[in-house]
Amino acid sequence: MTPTLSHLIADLADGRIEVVDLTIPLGIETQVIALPPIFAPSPGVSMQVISQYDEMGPGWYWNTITMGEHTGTHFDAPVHWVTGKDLPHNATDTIPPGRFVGPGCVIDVARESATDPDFLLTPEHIQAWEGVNGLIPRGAWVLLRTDWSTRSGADFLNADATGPHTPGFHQRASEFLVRERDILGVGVETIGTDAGQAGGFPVPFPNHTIMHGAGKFGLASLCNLDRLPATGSVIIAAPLKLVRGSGSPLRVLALVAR
Ligand code: 23J
Ligand code: MN
Repeated sequence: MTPTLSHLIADLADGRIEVVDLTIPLGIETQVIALPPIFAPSPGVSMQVISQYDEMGPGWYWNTITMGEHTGTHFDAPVHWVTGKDLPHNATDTIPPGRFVGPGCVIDVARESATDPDFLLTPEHIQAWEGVNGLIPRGAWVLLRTDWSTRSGADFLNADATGPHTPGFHQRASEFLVRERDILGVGVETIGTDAGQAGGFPVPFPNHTIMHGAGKFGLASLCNLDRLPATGSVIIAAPLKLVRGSGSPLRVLALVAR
């Protein structure tokens, strides 16, 4: 084994590196995105027992699961959006696996999001973060900490008569990240990588439109971003190898030095 991997194993075993779970529980209670009723809805999660140590299978327990690809903590592949539909290696089964691992950059806007649920990150916010933490490195996962994952029930989607109110990226921030930096993608604590009101923006769903059009990925419904340093973590986010998949639920892990 190389010294690097030997050190990794030893540091994991001795607790110098902690594995932080950035994944919310996936079950029938998991909330799904609420699109305008003119569009087909996400079906939510259902599970059915195939057998449970009974006459259907005396020695084993297993379930059937049904859900949309974009459910709970999940990965968005470029093919998810029309802007990414013709890119090479744009689906869950064709993205090179090296692109599932990269350094985490955590931009903390929890305070701003608490006072303004429609808060949008701008390039100016990103550059202020870089002034403190250094440039977003090549191959980074850019993670937006909003503490939205601490909300439960109706407060998570936070919808009223004008639709959902959840924070996200200004169109200019998504453009800045794809043009001026070389990232893997962005991750958020909210139900999708666009702000709640983004369906009505000048470019509808600008983050999906711009990220996926540039071959970048998304991670939605993350949690525990408050347990990550601004820089220095390693994020592992590998979706299921669904053939022509537009995304999938997944387990997102962060390696963090303690
Ligand atoms: C479909 C349509 C609009 C959106 C989404 C899905 C997501 O957020 C998603 O899960 O990718 S905004
Ligand atoms: Mn999605």
